[in-house]
Amino acid sequence: MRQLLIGLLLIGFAVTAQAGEDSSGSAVIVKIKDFKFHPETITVKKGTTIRWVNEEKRQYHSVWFEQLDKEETDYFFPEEYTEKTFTKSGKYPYRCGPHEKMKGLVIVE
Ligand SMILES: [Cu+2]
Repeated sequence: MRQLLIGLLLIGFAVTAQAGEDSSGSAVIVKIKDFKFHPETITVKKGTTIRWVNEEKRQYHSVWFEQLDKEETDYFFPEEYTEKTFTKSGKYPYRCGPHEKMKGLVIVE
């Protein structure tokens, strides 16, 4: 009986996690692979959330908007992601913290 209860609780959590992912499923995806952002330049509308997904096998990266964040942002590992929502139009260059040559640009219309 107790095991059944725990099982039900686990199912409850799984469903909640999935629902959470669905609600943010409208994010625009930028993939990170082979030490590059794909695409390197992305144009979005105001209010869009961009999700950078690390698709490397082993390598961690970061998404660092130097002009917005004075301190370098956290690294994230394969199968992890980071998100940012853009509420003002403009051009936002970024780079990977540990890999200076990895650069990207977000254009918000
Ligand atoms: Cu990197």
